[in-house]
Amino acid sequence: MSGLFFQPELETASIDQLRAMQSERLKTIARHVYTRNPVIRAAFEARGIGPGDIRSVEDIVKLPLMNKESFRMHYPLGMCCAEPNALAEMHMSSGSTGTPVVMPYTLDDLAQWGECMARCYRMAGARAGDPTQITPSFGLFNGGFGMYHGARAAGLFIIPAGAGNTARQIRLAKDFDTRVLTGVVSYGIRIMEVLDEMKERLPKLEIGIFGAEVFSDSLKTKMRSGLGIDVFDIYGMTETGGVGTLGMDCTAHDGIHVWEDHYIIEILQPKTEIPVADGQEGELVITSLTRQALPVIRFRTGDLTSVRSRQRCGCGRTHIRLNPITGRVDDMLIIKGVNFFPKQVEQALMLIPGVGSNYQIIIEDKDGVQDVVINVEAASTVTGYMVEKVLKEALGFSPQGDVYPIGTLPRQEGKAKRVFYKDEDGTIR
Ligand code: DLL
Repeated sequence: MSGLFFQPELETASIDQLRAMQSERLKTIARHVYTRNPVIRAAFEARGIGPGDIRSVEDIVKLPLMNKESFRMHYPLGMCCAEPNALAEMHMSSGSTGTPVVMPYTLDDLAQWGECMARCYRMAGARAGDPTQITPSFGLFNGGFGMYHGARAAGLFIIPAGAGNTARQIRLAKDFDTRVLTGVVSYGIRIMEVLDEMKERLPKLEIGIFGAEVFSDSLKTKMRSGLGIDVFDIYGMTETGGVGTLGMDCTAHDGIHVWEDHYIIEILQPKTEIPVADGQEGELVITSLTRQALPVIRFRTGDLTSVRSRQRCGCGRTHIRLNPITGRVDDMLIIKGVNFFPKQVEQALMLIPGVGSNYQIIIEDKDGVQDVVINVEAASTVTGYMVEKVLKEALGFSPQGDVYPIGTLPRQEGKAKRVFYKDEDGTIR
């Protein structure tokens, strides 16, 4: 066993112990949601099952699937399984349709969140008292508070900076010797760029924990060398209880460990809903085993990934490892008959020396045919031709590539938007 642990026995429990725990907890949670919530009970009944049909983890396939739509249809608390006076906190994400997804928490749920997130901090090497700067916003978005609850549980020294004001973030990190920096991926990049512009360094910084967005290996490498730190890919979502609930990669960087005593994962072929083989990409489906207010049952995340390994990892942990998320079931782009994901564009761009980390994929309709233009920030040594050449090799067709000086393309606070659509009148949305 190497590295740091928050709950060594649970994190390194044998695979048999984990399966036994999952079977017990699945029975309990199936009964909990069935007895506490009429919407979920109706979904069980529509499949002709009751909680008595769930005897072990293998029976999970009998349960009904949920998706984001299930949450939206029952906005705000129609899926809640706790009494209103048992609620202690809520978070919410907006998503594309406008109707938000709401996640309520009891105090026990907050402790569960803190536990999962604290495991992630320790797994990255954070020790009690480490100055930890939290840069996602503190609000309805779960990022800021989740990193806070976990840091409290892990006994870290919290610098709750919240979102934005990069020059001030850098000042805080210098003045308070920040060792652990957390944020959404694109904000980590922003900090790296501003450090570069200010010709500053953060010598005490050693650990970067970033997520919430597709995080390509090449971008991780770039951040590791740019910031001179170790970089971790943290995963979680509103519906599973927030950042860190699902897990993170360890210092071996050999896949994202999912906390299997708290969650069961399945990877299904999105159209047929049939499980795919390990190593094959499919849609991640999650069941929460230990949450009270709104445990998701077979929630279709829309995220694409594959099982990397079920073996004990070099770090000693036994919890299953997934490959980094490659994209969403719904963000696949099909241009000129070629299917590709925004992440492939990012991977290709990062191969060009001098290319920055901010880019836009702009889709436009030209005479009824969709075309794509890639705008990328880069040093003056990079030409549009160089960009087009790597994209052709990576995607199999040649989008137009336009190069902009570093810092000139628009940025969003929070998660970066990469794909834009250009209307006929030239408006980009
Ligand atoms: O983004 C939770 C989070 C906050 C994770 C901060 C990491 C850091 P939501 O706003 O509900 O929650 O968005 C969840 O974001 O279904 C994925 O599509 C995407 N996502 C989250 N983490 C990663 C990651 C937060 N590490 C949605 N890699 C998820 C790729 C990620 N995509």
